[in-house]
Amino acid sequence: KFHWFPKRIADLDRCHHLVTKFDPDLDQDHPGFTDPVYRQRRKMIGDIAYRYRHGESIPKVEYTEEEIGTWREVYSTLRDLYSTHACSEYVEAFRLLERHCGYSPDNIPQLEDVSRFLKERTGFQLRPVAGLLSARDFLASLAFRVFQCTQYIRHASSPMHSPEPDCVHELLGHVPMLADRTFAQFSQNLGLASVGASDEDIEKLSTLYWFTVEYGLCKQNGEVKAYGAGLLSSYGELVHSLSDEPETREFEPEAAAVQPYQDQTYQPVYFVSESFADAKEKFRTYVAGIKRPFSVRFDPFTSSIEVL
Ligand code: H2B
Ligand code: FE
Repeated sequence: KFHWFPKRIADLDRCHHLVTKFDPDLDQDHPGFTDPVYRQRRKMIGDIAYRYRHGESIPKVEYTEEEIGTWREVYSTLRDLYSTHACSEYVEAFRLLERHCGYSPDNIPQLEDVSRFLKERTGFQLRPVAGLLSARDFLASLAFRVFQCTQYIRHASSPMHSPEPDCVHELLGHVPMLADRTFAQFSQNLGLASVGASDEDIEKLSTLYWFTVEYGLCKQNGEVKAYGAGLLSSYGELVHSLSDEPETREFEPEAAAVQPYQDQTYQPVYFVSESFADAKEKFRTYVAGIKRPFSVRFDPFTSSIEVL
């Protein structure tokens, strides 16, 4: 009657359905489309994810000089903006990642090291994924405090932009926020709301994810700061989002869940939360209105979902 969903954390081995929208083998606008060497390399790193099973440690990738060069360019450009543009939770976590996790302009951090760091901070862990995952599979993994993370890096010709998620986006955008307890709980709640949901509700939760986890802004000490990963991993959009150009609206889940969005250029509209705690509270009310013929509870002792 409703969609299959993972009940145990190891079931995430079956949540690997990719969306080919921005795949460099198929998308003519992908900067790597005409570069067979890049496509080969991306496939090789993607194969790590296909072979990966829950519980294994994530194999390390030895990145090439060219790949590290791409990382360095984005890293050093963005780093200067964080103190003024990123929320305090991000800045704090970023400092810890530099101290303990190999974050530096000259090193692409290894997913295994980052995963271990997050697990200690908030119980989140990473698992490798080969590309853009279906919204249903992606959200389901959040229910288990698992973040599916790409390991390949964008094409060297376009260091400031990638049409698909890559490790720059994951490591600079998502990871620091997942080190915050309230944000981690919010992410898991989004995941738990998604399991077994109808296609329409998955679409709404995806859109909510888009306007919060990817492009969210929040107020801190009377100023607006960024917490969305799509902003914190894009120099251009991070500047744009806090300028006078875009429209900003107070975060309301009902409105954000149906707001049309686009993945080709900067967002024309952003939603601003009072705080994460406030976003989490409003989201709770929103979720209560989603109809499912059952309810779920996460059992942290067994990392499994109980269906009630
Ligand atoms: N897949 C991957 N690999 N990374 C993401 O950040 C991601 C995804 N985001 N699939 C999802 C979709 C998001 O856009 C929502 C849930 O639709
Ligand atoms: Fe993302």
